[in-house]
Amino acid sequence: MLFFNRLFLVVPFLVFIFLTTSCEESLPPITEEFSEQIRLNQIGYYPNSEKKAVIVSHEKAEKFYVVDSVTMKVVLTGTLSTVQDWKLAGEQVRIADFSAVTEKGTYMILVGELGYSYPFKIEKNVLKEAFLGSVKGLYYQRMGIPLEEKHAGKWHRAMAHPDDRIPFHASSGKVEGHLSSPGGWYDAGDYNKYIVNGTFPLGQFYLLQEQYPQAIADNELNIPESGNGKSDYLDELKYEMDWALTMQDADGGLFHKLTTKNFEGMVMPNKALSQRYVVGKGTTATLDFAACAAQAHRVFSKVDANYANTCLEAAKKAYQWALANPAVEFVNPEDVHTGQYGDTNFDDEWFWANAELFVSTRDTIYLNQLKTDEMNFEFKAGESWTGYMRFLGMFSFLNHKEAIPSDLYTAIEKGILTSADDLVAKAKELDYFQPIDDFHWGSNSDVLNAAMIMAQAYRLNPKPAYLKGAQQAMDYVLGTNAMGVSYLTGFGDKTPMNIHHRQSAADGIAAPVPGLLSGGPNSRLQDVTGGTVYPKNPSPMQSWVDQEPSYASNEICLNWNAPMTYVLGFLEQESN
Ligand code: 9MR
Repeated sequence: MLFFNRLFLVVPFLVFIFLTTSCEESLPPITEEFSEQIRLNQIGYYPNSEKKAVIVSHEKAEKFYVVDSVTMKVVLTGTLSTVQDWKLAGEQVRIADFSAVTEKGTYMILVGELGYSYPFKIEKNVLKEAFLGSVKGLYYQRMGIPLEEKHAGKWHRAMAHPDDRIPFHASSGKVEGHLSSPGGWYDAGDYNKYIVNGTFPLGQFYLLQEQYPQAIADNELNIPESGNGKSDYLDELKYEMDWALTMQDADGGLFHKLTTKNFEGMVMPNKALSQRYVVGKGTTATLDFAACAAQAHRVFSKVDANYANTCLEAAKKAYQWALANPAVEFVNPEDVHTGQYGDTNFDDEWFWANAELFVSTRDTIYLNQLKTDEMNFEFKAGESWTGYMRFLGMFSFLNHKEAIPSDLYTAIEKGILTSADDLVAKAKELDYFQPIDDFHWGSNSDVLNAAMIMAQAYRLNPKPAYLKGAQQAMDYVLGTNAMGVSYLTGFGDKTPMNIHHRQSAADGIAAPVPGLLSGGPNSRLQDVTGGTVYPKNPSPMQSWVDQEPSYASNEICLNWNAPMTYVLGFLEQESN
């Protein structure tokens, strides 16, 4: 069932009437059915952005109309492009370019032979709600407190997972005792917490805060801390950072994760009662934490100097542990089957930690450790939490030109601009104007991580092509894609209803928890044994199903929400 929230769309569809701009009264009436063949950003567009809808080809269609959905006047009549044969999407399409419409309003695209598109807006700050929603999504992932109705609305739920007395698994190196490690966000649709995938997204969230400290003020998110005089964004991020700090052992090393041995059933958090353990200790978790905590020092220094110092001291201590243990790989112990977040290459983590610690301390010890001779600027889909950290280090260097040697700055600037040029060129050629051609688990985050590189390029050199690249990546995620779905739950007309998310599956509420980003098409179809049913031989961009068992295409995850928030926040600041 599609989810329509426009009350005025109630008139039954009777007959297509051929239409011209001079006889507006002959527009076909709006119908309850919208054409899923017309793909566009279901939220909307900034007035001056490039605006393209993709029409899944209909032989006879030649013209399209942009209709003001309030006055029902045609504001633009356009000609569709010739048919394009898109292999990644597995579709034949025509493009409707309606960039010429810049007036504020709510519109629909009408293609006579197909019907109307979903309504969408054109206005300044058009993505503000989605931006705030993507951060509020983190609040819904909080553990250790009840989610009260006044903040969580119908998704309120009981307190669960206090995590105040967690036994050590032998893999942690401890033989007895317990760890108090409360709070933080659930990683994804599961109820565990992982240091690699807690600190990597925090790094992306912090980047936005460093670059646009005014992006979210106090009282914007309706979270428990709203009204305390501090940015709600910082309050929400602190909830996760507080937890991460608890995972540091006395010797500085970081435990890898806090987890059950097996994934829980699809039950509410307070019904998920299996024993949780502190598992593993390793170099990736420790270096990612060191980087993230060093960044936290800068981000929190203006609001809470003590906390900022605690973070920096923890970062230094973690780094020392990593120096003494430079390549301790984490592999799931035999009896633990939850997310591994394993990695055999530590270079990116070293780069990120050295970069953040240097920027925060200006101590050349970290700079001297930096391997700069083979900096890799090539974005690769699928690297995500195994490799994207190096970019986070580079972005922080670019934010602190004053701190770093000019030759290093110049090399990184050049590398990022080249990388962004490459992504812009790819997006020009690739289906749905987005920059990736390989669709892994969490592909939506790859699209957005690539957009983050274009965003940094735009900050270095405000060429319209970089901004457009980031905007079109967002258009893709919000509906201009081969599924015709806006992948952020609750935002758009056709959004995922059956995400792989335990609370959403178990709470008895039809709508999933809002503000969470579905992973997106995954051409590897890695969950068929778990009960997911895909159409026969789906194209890479259509390897997504709105089915709850589909953990490999339709789960949600912190490190997917993070670049979503970053790019939404960036666009809100730079597109208006
Ligand atoms: O995002 C992760 C993806 O890159 C891996 O291929 C996959 C299998 O190991 O795991 C994904 O991460 C999941 C994690 O292991 C557990 N929590 C949910 C994460 C998102 O699906």
